[in-house]
Amino acid sequence: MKEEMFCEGVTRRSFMKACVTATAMMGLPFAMHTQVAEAVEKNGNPAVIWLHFQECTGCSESLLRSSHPTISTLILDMISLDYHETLMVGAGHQAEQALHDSMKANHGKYILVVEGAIPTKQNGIFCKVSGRTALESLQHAAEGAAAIIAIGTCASYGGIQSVSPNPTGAVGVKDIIKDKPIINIPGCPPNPYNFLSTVLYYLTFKKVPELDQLGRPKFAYGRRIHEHCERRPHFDAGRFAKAYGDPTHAQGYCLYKLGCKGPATYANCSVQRFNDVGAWPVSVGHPCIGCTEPDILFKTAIAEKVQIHEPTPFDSYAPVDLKEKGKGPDPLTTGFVGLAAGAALGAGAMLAKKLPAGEAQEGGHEKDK
Ligand code: FSX
Ligand code: SF4
Ligand code: F3S
Repeated sequence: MKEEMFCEGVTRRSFMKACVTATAMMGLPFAMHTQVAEAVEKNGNPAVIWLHFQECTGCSESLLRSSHPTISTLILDMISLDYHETLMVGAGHQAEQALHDSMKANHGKYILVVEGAIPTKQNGIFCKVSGRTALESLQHAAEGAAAIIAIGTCASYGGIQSVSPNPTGAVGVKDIIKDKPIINIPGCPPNPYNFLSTVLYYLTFKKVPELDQLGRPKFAYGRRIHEHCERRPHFDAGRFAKAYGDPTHAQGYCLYKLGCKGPATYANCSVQRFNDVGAWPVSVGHPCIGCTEPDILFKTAIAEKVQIHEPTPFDSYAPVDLKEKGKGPDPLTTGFVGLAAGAALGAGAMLAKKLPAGEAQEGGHEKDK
């Protein structure tokens, strides 16, 4: 039987599946996925102007090169992408014309998506498109926008370009535009589902989602990676990978001592994962480098350990077998000083109490061995 299509390249079934996933991601009741789907069909195709400034285009790449075409096809079908320098067919004057026509025709209604940081030193001469600086283009395009989505860490906070000594004075959108709703979707690159869900939320409720103090949608950035990480039982049992490629690493032990920033990073990577293949940095053996956090990414060394200021209980996985070796997290190495007895420590503290005294530690419980 021929499947009903939502649009070219996306079956109705895939469309509904994406709506269910996005509805769950937004923390909405399951039944609301039909409202989300209806909103797309009714309010879909908002004009979108997508500007590129200082960046690597990884944000667009991650969206377009998902292993399964549904997400990119859906996003591109849900919006009317009137201007996107790396995707549009037109070039030169033709592209400029498309930009100005759309800004004029959709004044006050279009969504402006910004990818990349904005250089501000020397009047922003470090990034120019069509004779205009990024600063001028942003200010001009922001004026008629209904809302702005800063996609990626560069547009959200300045990203790699803004690392000291920040030769170009790179900043994020929020540092320049003060009179428009701005949604930050950080990540280097961000998860395409976070962008999709934000657009769906906007289409469904005609307002921006609830944001945290850094301007990120709470539904996607409200919890720490550490709370849902599949390696968390090893953290709680005090089993830490000691070196890349050694048995402790190969057995999936916690990457905290290799510099994992998961305990201080707010994002949904450990739940949402990437590219429909269920992978995310920690699952493939690399510590999280805190790419959604302005004070961590490129500001702390990859191997540097983060301090754990507000320990949160483990949320997703059952504790490990108590007969296995491990004593619970070491208060000194994990920065839990003074908090080890608190209920907030959760399973780790409970496990530590129950484990036999003096048991040897495989994964590096002794201080930084
Ligand atoms: Fe920045 Fe996006 Fe990192 Fe790259 O464009 S967030 S450098 S993945 O691509 O802006
Ligand atoms: Fe996972 Fe990193 Fe937390 Fe270890 S420190 S449990 S690897 S998020
Ligand atoms: Fe970034 Fe860490 Fe997720 S590095 S992609 S926030 S696991």
